Amino acid sequence: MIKHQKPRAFFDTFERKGPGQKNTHYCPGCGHGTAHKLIAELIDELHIQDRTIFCSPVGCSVFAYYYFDTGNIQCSHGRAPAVATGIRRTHKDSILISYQGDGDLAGIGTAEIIHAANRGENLTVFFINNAIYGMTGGQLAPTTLIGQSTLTSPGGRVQSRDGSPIGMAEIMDAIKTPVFIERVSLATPGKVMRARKVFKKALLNQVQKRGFSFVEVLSPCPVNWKLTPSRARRWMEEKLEPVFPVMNFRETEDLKINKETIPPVLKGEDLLNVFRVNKDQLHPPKAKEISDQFVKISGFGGQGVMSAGVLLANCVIAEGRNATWIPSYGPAMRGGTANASVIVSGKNIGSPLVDYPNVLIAMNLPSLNIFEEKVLPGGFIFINSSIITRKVKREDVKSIYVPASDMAKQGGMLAAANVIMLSLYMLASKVSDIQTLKKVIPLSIKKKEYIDVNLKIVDIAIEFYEKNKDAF
Ligand SMILES: Cc1ncc(C[n+]2csc(CCOP(=O)(O)OP(=O)(O)O)c2C)c(N)n1
Ligand code: SF4
Repeated sequence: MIKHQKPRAFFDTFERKGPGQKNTHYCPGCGHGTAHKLIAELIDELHIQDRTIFCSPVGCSVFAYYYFDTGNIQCSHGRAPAVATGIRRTHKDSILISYQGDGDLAGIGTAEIIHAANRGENLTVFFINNAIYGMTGGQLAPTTLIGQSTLTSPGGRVQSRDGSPIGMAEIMDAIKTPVFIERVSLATPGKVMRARKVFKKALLNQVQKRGFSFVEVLSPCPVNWKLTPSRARRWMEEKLEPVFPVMNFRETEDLKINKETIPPVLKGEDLLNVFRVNKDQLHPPKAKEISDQFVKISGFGGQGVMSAGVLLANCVIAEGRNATWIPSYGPAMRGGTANASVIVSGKNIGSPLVDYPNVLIAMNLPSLNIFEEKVLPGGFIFINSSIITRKVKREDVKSIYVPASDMAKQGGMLAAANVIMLSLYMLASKVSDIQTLKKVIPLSIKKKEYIDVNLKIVDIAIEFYEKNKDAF
């Protein structure tokens, strides 16, 4: 009989950390691992894996998404309760875990946590208080004890200079709305087992839509406390717990935990409804094999480089492959360059950044000047030769000169030079079918009169391609 095994809510191996990885990135004796394990076990026990979204902070637990096989979202520093609130408003049946350190929650995110608590959001907050900024090397945190030596208080925290340790559970208790507030400690196995019960209540409250639950978790950071793991646990009992009493501050009335209170596993339509996904989205058409494309589309603000990127990404997605798009607006919106990065792949895409494109669509001279050197050898540069008068200097890339602005002007819309370039790139590379672009344009462009002219521009590009195939 298996008594202890990795919870299903953890990945089997932590591939996001590295191939075949089985260990976490936490230091020996760190409390984050213990807290993670309790949460993962409870996600299993409460049958909520498929609808849980783990909102990670900035801090040592920034990499929680390496481990939790749930929805994961990486929040800006201190903003996890605000992010979770946003998700709560749109996904009423999801389970949202705001997991935060003391620098994150009690320092940079003080406002977020107080207002989320005050609004009584139906969330579960796990607040890992290790009395220090762990990730950045042990600076003083709002929770650091008086006299505690840290990187930024080498002689110890002094109240008159640094203020006194903030009791976040006490602050929560001053707010009427939270339904459950408790402080637990991970100092001993017995206290860990108590913490497990408290974590369970805090999660069940959310499952039962009772409101805001806050669990403060006193947690060891042996490395920055400069103690061994076992000394660190003793220090918790001797020093930390007297300042942060381990106790219940607010109980959820009448919360019976028994078999009936554990929700059934959500399946099929019920699960899809949680995330408002329809069946077709769940089974996208099989990806067409194509090599990855890292595309940079660059030009003046107003030349439509962003919308060209969006059109490309939408065409690819419509055909069942993956695409990312991110804009980058130069400091000078007009006269400088703005660029869009698009990645196209048959596989999952890790980062949306394109530092070294294999396709550059240069709509103006500054764009060619900036990005020419970055194009990968063997890549393609499409040049808007109506505006760019110089030639490409590189000899290890294929350069394609297109008088895009003149062609677009003749077609009745100078601003549609972007669609000329995009169409020719699609025709030459087969990255997506040109007919898909014709279907996507009416869905992406709001004004009817612009739809027709853009469709006409696509036809002009097709004609140009047919006549100049050799240049491609
Ligand atoms: C906006 C911003 N400010 C500061 C930082 C630097 N920073 C990274 S982690 C961190 C503190 C984390 O401490 P804590 O929340 O206690 O978590 P721990 O690492 O101890 O788990 C800080 C200040 C940052 N990444 N972003
Ligand atoms: S620095 Fe502290 S909080 Fe961060 S992983 Fe190491 S022990 Fe844990």
